[in-house]
Amino acid sequence: MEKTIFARIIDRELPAEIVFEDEDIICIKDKFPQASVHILLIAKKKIPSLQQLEEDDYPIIVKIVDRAKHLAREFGVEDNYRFLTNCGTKAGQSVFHLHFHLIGGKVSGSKGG
Ligand code: DGP
Repeated sequence: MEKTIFARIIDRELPAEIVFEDEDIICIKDKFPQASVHILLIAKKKIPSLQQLEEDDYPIIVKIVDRAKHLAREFGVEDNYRFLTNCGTKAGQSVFHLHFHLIGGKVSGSKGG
């Protein structure tokens, strides 16, 4: 199976702005940010989407949620962010490697904050 973009980032075959990493997850700045803060929290394990998540993987999700909370504070958007995952092409998923978006602050192209 061909490697996803995120697998290539994890393996350092592609560059990315890494804001956090441990043995289970990597968090990077989104290349096409939808807001002033747009971070991707990615499972290192090759799970295509939330729908393929198995019970043994639940600790990874707990880790991602906890890290989202910390990163939101670190990037100053703790009271102004969305946290989501797209499941399936029709929902806008383009990279089939489990990841969550932390999107906060000023929305790109908007006048509001
Ligand atoms: P989704 O559409 O939910 O599968 O989210 C994939 C996100 O990945 C999308 O917001 C754009 C981002 N993205 C795509 N290619 C790259 C890349 O090469 N580097 C980084 N940092 N982000 C990427």
